[in-house]
Amino acid sequence: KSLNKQFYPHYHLAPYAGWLNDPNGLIYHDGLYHAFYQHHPFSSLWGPMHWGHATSEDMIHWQHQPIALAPGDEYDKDGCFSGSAVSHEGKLYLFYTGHIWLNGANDDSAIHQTQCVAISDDGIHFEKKGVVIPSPEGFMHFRDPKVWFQDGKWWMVVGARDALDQGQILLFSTTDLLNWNDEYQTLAKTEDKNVYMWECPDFFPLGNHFITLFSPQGKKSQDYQFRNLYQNGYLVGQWAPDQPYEITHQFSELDFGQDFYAPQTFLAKDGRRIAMAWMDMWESHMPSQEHGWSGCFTLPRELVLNDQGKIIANPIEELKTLRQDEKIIPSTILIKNTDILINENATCCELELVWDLQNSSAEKFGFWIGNGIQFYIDNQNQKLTLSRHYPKYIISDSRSTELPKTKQLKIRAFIDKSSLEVFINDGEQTFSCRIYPQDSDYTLKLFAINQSAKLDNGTFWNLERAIS
Ligand code: DQQ
Repeated sequence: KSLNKQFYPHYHLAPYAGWLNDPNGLIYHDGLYHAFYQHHPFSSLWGPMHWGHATSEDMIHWQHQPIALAPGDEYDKDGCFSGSAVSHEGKLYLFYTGHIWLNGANDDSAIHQTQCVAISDDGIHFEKKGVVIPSPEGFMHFRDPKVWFQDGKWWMVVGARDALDQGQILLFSTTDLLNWNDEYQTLAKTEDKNVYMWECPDFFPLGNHFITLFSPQGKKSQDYQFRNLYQNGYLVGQWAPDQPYEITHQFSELDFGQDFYAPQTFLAKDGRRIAMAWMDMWESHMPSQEHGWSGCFTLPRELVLNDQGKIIANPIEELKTLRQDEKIIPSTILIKNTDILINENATCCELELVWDLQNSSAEKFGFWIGNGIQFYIDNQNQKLTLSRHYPKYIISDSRSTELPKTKQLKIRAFIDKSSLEVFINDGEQTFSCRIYPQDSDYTLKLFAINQSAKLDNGTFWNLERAIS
């Protein structure tokens, strides 16, 4: 049976069919990029987790590969949960969490999790080698290993939930990848009593700091911050092997949109630090489930750290190769309550806009996609807002951040059938969310409400389809 592709992306990795959640095992190995993902191949709902697999030469054009890991051994009978990959002496190693529910129960308190490894000679077929780190005493949850090599050792961070329901990250090490030391250090732990788990930790150098990237569960929203069911974000600090992690910058969200979770990073072949995330959120409405698939990755984003300890995230340069049909949008003043048509069918495209903030007094101005999406500068409240309204799919929400205090505001937006990613002022803020235009209305317009807004310049491109 072929998939209904109404919402299927043209340049984002999505499952060939079935369910996808977290990116796993992102790596450049033996001349190819590999992306694995949490996958349920038998339906578009979450179920016993497998690792789906795809490969690419450029992180844009993806080729599906056979499923890499399937649950079924004693230690992973209820799921091969999230993890990471390393390349060593020509072999590809996958570290993942063996998930089982004790006593046949299927609830949080009966979870038993261990860290496991599987190895491949050809990068496609994997042989499971079993548990490398058993569940340590005093933890209810213990999952999502991220492994890297540094200073003569292999290191692994794992997310954990302690007996007091607090999230933390444990750090393990080994010299040979297979025999891990059971003794661990607590690398970082939550100071927020509501946060009961830190999922999908990643730990990596950026600039001259070490970033701890993770997805906390339980954080309460504060005004317009942390509004998703679960969050994503990072700490910045200093670290050296066998030293404590010294945090220099407290938790910040990495993306401000509705659908961004469990990001993982890896190094591109030229050393750029790239991140991809699951572009959905637990308990989101996922209209494509009725079409036999669900979930996709964000675009690969290059991360750098600025002088203020903020991560700057921009779409990888390679994406520019997809640009076609360039249309320059000349400098314009949108007078009050008018709109300007940019494209009637903006299904697979990129838009760049430079607004003159000093000479724009409109209450709100920005762009619309059909009737369902507005991305705008909210002058009155000094915010940037992404709002969605799809009554047919019971989706209606908005997310905001502070409006940067710059003279101009540069917006770069990527639309791909059922997704929108917006990059502000060269990656200082990003918004990612899924979009589901009703009646396939993808009309892209600029608008200004009350008073005028000045656009300094803009460009629109259709993007070539990398995935059909
Ligand atoms: N999803 C996986 C877990 C991880 C969670 C299970 C995050 O390993 O903690 O699918 O979305």
